[in-house]
Amino acid sequence: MKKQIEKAAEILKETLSVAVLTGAGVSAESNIPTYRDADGLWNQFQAQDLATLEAFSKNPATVWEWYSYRQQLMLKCEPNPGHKIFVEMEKYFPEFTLITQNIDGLHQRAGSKDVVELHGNVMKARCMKEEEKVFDFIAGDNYLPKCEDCGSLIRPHVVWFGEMLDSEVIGKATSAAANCEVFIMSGTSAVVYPAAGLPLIAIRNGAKLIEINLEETPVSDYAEISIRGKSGEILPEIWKLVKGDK
Ligand code: BJW
Repeated sequence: MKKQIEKAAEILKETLSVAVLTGAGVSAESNIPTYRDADGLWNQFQAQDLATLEAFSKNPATVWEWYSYRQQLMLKCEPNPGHKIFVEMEKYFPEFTLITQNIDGLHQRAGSKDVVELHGNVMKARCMKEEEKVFDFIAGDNYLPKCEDCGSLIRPHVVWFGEMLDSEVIGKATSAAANCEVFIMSGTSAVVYPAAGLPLIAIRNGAKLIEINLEETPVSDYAEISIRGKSGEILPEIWKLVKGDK
């Protein structure tokens, strides 16, 4: 493990252009549940009943109640040392793109200025009728919230299964993956597409992949360095070596 951490730091010291993909594991140390771990959301709740447009169309109040509960949980959480290293990286590398699948906004709360949110943001909502109307929204106990302008139902501004990602957002992420020298992936099971395709795009275009995750993922075999550990512990160790030697 120590050797891998040192090797990751060596690679980063020689690098100008970095893209990062984070997933729920990066926020696990902030006490936000992941999706597919043993205690993850999809082991407690049925995704098809809560995270699809069909579910929302059938029972918007149930879906909003779940999102309201998660908003309240996430509002109580604070960024952890893993989030903070990406703030440092943004200042340090001439070219840096932070791509996240997370909807919790913790990267921004840690201080990251530019975050590509692939799956939206749970603290935002949008009008069902005029989809371009996106706004900050905390549901509280209002489980059938309406658009203040047109009275239509509003929905959480997140990407559910079977929905397309915003084309500008996935375009920016794809371009960063295709053009970086090093792609760092942390805290994601790398099974949800199109996000899971980004490290493969990076590798195909000559980038080195550094993975930090508790468990092996479908892309671990393609990684230059694949470290099994917590992002909030491993990333600071790597970063100490990168900064210490420069
Ligand atoms: C730690 C740690 C610590 C823990 N430190 N590590 C069949 C084949 C291929 C694709 C498809 C298919 N059938 C359907 C699809 C498409 C589908 C998809 O990919 N499904 C797969 C599951 C099979 N994708 C979509 O539907 C996407 N849209 C799309 O493709 O449109 C075109 C299309 C339309 C119709 C049909 C087909 C294509 C949209 C995906 C939207 C995902 N939405 C969610 C919910 C967001 C809202 C909400 O939260 O309520 O996004 S699902 C959930 O998964 C969430 C996450 O962003 C996403 C990824 O999860 P993530 O972050 O990887 O978390 P986990 O829990 O899976 O992993 C955590 C990891 O961290 C683990 O490995 C731990 O070990 C590790 N870890 N603690 C480091 N401290």
